[in-house]
Amino acid sequence: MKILVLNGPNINMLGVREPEVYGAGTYSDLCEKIKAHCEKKDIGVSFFQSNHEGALVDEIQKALGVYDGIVINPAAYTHTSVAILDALKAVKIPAVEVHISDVSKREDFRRISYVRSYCFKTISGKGFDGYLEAVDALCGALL
Ligand code: CA2
Repeated sequence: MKILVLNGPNINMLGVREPEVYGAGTYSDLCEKIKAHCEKKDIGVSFFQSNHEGALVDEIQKALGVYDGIVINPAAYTHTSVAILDALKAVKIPAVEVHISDVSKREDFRRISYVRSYCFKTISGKGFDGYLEAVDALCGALL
């Protein structure tokens, strides 16, 4: 089983600013944590982060025939991107949406998620552990 972990804009800034919202860990810490979790479960994992919507769409399209599942935190594009939703629908790879913060308890505009209608599960407000839960949910759904 191979999964792709996709992260959207500014996730590369984790740990640099707003630790009260997103925690003190960096993007590299996040990838290491997910990698260790996947190794224990014998799951192959790759990571991609971009600040560009089209780059995320390209990566989702390239995942077809390569990955069995996708963990996606589209970050700000969660609330705006029909293009990312359409890419997920096009490749039909099972996906779980993750948010580090609890988007339901923040500004109203963060309650809107375009990808939610495609993803079979959404995990929000569990910090970095949410990504591990997403990996487990994919395992449960795919194995
Ligand atoms: O809670 C999440 O995971 C979000 O997807 C994070 C996004 C935000 O736009 C979503 O509404 C919720 C933001 C990505 C990280 O942004 C940073 C900004 C400053 C410093 C560090 C990270």
